[in-house]
Amino acid sequence: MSKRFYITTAIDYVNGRPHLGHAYEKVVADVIARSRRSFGQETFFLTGLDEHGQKVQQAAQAEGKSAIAYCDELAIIWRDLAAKLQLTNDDFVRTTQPRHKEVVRTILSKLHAAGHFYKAIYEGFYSAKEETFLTEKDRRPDGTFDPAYGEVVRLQEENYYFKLKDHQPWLIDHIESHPEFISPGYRRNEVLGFLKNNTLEDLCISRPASRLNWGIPLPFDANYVTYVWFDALSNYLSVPAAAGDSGAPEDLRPASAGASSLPAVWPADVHVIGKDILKFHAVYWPIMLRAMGAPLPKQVLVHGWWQKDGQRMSKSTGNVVDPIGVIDEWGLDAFRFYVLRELDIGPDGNWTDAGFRARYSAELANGLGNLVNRSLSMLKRYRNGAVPAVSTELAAETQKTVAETRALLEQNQLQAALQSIWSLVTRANQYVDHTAPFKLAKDPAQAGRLDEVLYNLAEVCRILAVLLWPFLPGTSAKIYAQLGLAGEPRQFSAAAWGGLEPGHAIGAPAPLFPRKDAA
Ligand code: ME8
Repeated sequence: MSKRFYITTAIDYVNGRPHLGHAYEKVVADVIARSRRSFGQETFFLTGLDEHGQKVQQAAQAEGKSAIAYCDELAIIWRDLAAKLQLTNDDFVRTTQPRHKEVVRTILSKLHAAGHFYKAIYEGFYSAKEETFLTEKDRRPDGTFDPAYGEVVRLQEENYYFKLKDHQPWLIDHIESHPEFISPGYRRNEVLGFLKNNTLEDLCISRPASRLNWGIPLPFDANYVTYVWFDALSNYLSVPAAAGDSGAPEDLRPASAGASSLPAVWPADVHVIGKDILKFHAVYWPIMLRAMGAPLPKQVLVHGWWQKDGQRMSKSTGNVVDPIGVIDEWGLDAFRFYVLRELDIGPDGNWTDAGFRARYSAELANGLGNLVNRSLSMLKRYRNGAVPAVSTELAAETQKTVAETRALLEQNQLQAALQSIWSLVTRANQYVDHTAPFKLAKDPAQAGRLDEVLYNLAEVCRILAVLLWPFLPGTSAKIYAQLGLAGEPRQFSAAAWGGLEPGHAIGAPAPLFPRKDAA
């Protein structure tokens, strides 16, 4: 039984509303999930929410609500965003769900029994805002701590620690022998540099319940709750384990789950995350998995951070890009296109409203939209919407783009894949200009040539719909409908030349991206 392709996103903290960065990451994962499905791979795509911990507890307190009531309210907004983005996620995890908490308790009990934890007194600095312990090394040259840590207090506290030092050598070996494990390569080098130049500090995996009670109680000591990152990282495995996944270690699967008859999902193929949480995913998570006897994920795919107009987005400066507002004004596919085309997976990006409008106008309205609209309008006008005999003039160039797009999608190179698809859009628009079907239509002796041109244009539009389905699902479906074809082009194999049958009646052309010049 073959394994399913398993892709995850970071699970977002529910201490506020979603912004551009959250939406971007989910769209990236969705395009990868859709493309794998279009290649015929069974796929499991997981996203969700990180609900425990101090950040969420404090946000709830600030609104005078119980933590769970606060999470339940916000979870609706976050789930709505997933629907608004047309994510094809198969599940949506909330770390407050019993299925997740049960597996986390099992993991903790297993690691505790195997001697991975010890109890010790910590004395030092603590940032409540970042929920992290700080040392002298974290001080800036002037002796203060970065304001991002908020108020830093001195603390003396007894906690449970996870022994990490013994894991350092094998982790370095693993990263060196699996170059694809952390992508892009410069992020891999960053992790290797860190591991080779530092001795890992043991990880504090508990918080005293007297100070923080919004978490999963440790199964072996009710005076403590689980550190939020230990809890959150486990979601990637707890969801399949709770469903009886055959890829998850047997002793983590609840007896009540029974054996799943579906192909395994664990280990994950891709964890899509932002650069700020790389250490958690590339250091702590593999060590946790190794300690619990679970196979490691194949890849941690690290994206950069979005800024707005060259500034960090922040509520206090009021420059946060609200994805929902953009989608309501411009449509979902305009949002998906801009973020995927503007930013490669890796570097930081900069959102500007002018840049967004420029891409909308040049690449969507005047590029793709114009091509489809004039191709189908001419077919309607000159041939009453009936597809002429098959012609192969643009077949070879189109097949080259199809092969290139597939190869790029297989390597998760989404921006480059869009560039490749747009080279075909540009080529087909040039073909209209060079062949001038509007002139051919005036000369009855050119009827055969006009048939050829109209076939090539309609068939390129159809194949573009197939290639675009992972990226711009709504647009892809609209192109199919305007071509008079049923359903959506969900299978990449439909990108073979010659799919449009002679005599087939197309539907009604309509602009895909209305011009917004007046706006
Ligand atoms: O870190 N641009 O949650 P989170 C791009 N709960 N991506 C951004 C971004 C920006 N401006 N701001 C945030 C957490 N992100 C944890 C994750 S996973 C087991 C637990 C990304 O809500 C960020 O890099 O702070 C992360 O991948 C995701 O949004 C969630 O961030």
